[in-house]
Amino acid sequence: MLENHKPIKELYLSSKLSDTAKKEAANYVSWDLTPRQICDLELIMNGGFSPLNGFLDEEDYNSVLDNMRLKDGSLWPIPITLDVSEEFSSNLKIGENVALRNLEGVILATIRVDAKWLPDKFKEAKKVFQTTDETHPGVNFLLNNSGKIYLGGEVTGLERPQHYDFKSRRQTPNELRKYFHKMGWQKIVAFQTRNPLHRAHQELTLAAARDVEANLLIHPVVGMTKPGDVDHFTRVRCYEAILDKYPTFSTTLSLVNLAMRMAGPREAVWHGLIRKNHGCTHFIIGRDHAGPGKDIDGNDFYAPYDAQILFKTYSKEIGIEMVSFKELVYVPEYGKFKPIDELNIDIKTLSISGTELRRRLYEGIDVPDWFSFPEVLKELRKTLPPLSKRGFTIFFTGLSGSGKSTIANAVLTKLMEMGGRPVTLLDGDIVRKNLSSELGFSKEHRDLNILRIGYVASEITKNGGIAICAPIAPYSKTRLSVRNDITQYGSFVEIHVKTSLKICEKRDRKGLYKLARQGKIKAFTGISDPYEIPEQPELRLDTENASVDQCAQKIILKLQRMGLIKFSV
Ligand code: PPS
Repeated sequence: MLENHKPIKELYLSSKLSDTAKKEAANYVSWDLTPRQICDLELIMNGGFSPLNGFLDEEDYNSVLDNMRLKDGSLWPIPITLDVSEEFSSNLKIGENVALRNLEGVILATIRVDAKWLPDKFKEAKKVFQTTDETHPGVNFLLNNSGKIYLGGEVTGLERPQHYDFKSRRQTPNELRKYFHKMGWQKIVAFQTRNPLHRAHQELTLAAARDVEANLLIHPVVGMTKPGDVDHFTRVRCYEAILDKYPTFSTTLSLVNLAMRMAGPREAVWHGLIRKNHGCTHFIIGRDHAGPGKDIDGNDFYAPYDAQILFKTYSKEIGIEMVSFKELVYVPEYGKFKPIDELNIDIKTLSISGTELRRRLYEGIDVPDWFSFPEVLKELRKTLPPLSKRGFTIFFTGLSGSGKSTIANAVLTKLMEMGGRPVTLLDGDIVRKNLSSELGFSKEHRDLNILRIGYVASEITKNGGIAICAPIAPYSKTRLSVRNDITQYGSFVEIHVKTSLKICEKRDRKGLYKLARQGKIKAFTGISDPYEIPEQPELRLDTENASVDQCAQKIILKLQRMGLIKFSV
């Protein structure tokens, strides 16, 4: 049997042993795995991360950072660590067993804790990502999302993680190896992707397979990719839609539940090792492999071919050959894609960036035929309809009595008059009555109130509706956090109703300012509690010199300008 067809070591116990182990594990302390840890654990257990037999201990961790090797000398470029909170780790003893549970509470594995330590995350960022710039998604995750303490130790697999989507497309390394053996595929070139496939990708993958006389494994990542990427459900539908444009007898599509780090060159070496474990003999590396986008100054984090250079150095040791490609561009004169370095500088070429594609989808503009397949665009348009058909949130903020609710109601009515999308008003008073009735006005309670409003608005936005929020929302940081949650799904339009305290107090419709001045209401915004003025709202309304109708009309025109609504002619 060929080496790449032989089974690879998995870390699962046999079903007989695992029943007893599961009963025992129910008495261990439990750690609820994060989505990223679930991805890592699956690949540790099924051999995708071979030779790892668990989460790295401190010695392996330092060795991976410094030398890209485990302490036994094996090549391993990315630290796979079990990050936990200080609180959780404080009572743990070395040698203790911990049950690792998924989001539903199922025990997937146990770990015997051999090491726990406080990592130097800045050092890790510098070594792995070559930067500490938090615009790098990997750095951002490391510094802001991961637990403070790392645990290391061997893992025992008790249960295979369940996936309910695209079941027939999910293969473990051993299932792929078996398939390759059955099909008589000796050489397999793998294509790693986190994007929908367009014509250039098809050209590239077909050319790679042809050049090395290999079969092709399209191996997209469906675990965690770069924030803002097209979701994997849509992507897999896109891949399936064009699978018939590949030769059936030499191409297969399989999904890998990997959590990417976007670490460019180091990540390329890691991807190579993972594909080797999945039985592949060749691996495609194009321009800017696993690149994280631009840094804080607008420059690329890694040079476009750094990943190819590093991979080449280690290719023999990884045990997989690189099939490298330069950037492909479309040459109308030839009617096909060509590597950019093979062209005369005066020849006309065409290309469409990811940003430009999104713009065309958002504006509902045509995407040229040379760029993509109608089947792929149809799927993308379903998920990314034009902005005028997507959900969005209008978020009013301002002092009590500034006019937020009155204007919000006027806008609500106008949007309902136009029709097309469901509109929901989350007014400060209404929310306080229904959603946050137990909360007071401390900073903590105000933040919780706003985050709840943000959560509901993000759900409405995600599902294609319009959410109009009108709380005081006095704190910038909380408003930013709501903005970040919502912009994953649709636009966020912040409107500062900038009525001065003097006018609000003069109006004093509810009589609350008077009570606040008398000290009968504590922590009243503007009087005895802060209001942080928004620095860059999408719109600032001067209600002192404009009527409610005028303010509402301004907002409607702004929404039209942003492409969020369309006036019918
Ligand atoms: S916050 O800070 O965003 O959570 O406040 P919000 O939920 O929007 O407040 C809703 C209404 O509560 C009334 N109210 C107070 N406001 C500010 N500070 C204190 N201490 C307070 N106590 C009661 C106030 O009338 C708010 O209504 P609006 O619609 O803003 O006038």
